[in-house]
Amino acid sequence: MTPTSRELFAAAAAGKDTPRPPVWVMRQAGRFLPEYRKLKQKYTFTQIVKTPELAVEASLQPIRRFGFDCAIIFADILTVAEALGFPYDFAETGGIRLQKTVKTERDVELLEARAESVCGRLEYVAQALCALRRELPDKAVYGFCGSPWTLACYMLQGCNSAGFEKIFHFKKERPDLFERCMRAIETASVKYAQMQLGAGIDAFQVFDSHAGLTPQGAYQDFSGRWARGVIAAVKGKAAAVLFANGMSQRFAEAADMGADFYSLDSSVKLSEIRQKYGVGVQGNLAPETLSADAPEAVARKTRAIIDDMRGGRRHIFNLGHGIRPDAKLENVEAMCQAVFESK
Ligand code: 1CP
Repeated sequence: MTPTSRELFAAAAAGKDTPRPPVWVMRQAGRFLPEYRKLKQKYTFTQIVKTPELAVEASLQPIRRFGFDCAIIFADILTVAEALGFPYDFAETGGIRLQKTVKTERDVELLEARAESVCGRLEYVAQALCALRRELPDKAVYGFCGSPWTLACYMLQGCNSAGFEKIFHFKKERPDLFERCMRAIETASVKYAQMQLGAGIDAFQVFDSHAGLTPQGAYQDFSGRWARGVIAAVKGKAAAVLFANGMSQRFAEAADMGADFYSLDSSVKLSEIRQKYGVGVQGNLAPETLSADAPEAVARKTRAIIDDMRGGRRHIFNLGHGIRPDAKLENVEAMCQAVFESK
């Protein structure tokens, strides 16, 4: 009998042989989907995130269209910043803007005071996750959060940025406050992860999107030591997945974080990483492929990754980064078909 998506995912997570890898794509609910753009004509992003029925609808859209094996809860890494007292909105120019940033000891005290009770202000996420779980008994459901480092990048800078200079300055000038800030975000993230585990998730992904900004050789000092605590809280209760963006070329620094799966970009061969480090892997088709190539090329590149990982053990098929808003629907379909037919 053909396993359900959820059974397939559980088998991959347990390191068993699977007929094919489970498949989903990072940022699958969002702007590349016409049905999401339609939802956005009626509601703001914040309304969607904070209204469980709408958040569930946004999470379900890519599942309905493509039949992905995994759904991810529709929320944002910055919802935790908001619950910690640092609300965000969307800048006129596009991108994100925080109404308040971490600058002083007083700000860090505010963070510390709110860390333990953060879930009281994130109940809408638990409600949406419980509803999503009920809607999708046969799919794997992912919860997520940002890594403490990545969240702190935004909470200090106050907006998106290429270099997030302020956090580097803060760490250097006020190492004591930096440590307290990171510890408070870790505490909040652990609580948030536990709340999501309570809602019945199958997997939990830590988005360390700005991992690659950490200096060579210093990933652990800047980021890893706090993300590790969040992964440890999930381990054994759901599959723990780490997306340490920009680290594929220096993976040795991030390989012992305790995660069940590491999400890797297209600059590495998955089979080599799996063999060298003995870890589960997620990835690693280049998102650009879905925007620029023809469907036949997408299918060919998809098959090449699966062939390289023959046996399907401890592999979750995904992109190397988030899908781009200009991704072509027929390409996502071609990618899914190639995965589904690979068994
Ligand atoms: O107008 C809109 O529709 C808002 C765009 C959008 C969406 C669809 C934002 C604003 N967030 C999201 C949802 C989201 N964000 C999800 C759930 C949907 C899904 O994945 O299917 C997830 C998992 C995230 C995670 C997220 N938010 C990350 C990590 C992933 C990554 O791409 O590295 C980051 C860095 C953010 C911050 C964020 N959220 C939104 C914006 C504009 C930004 C800033 C990005 C930047 O720094 O440029």
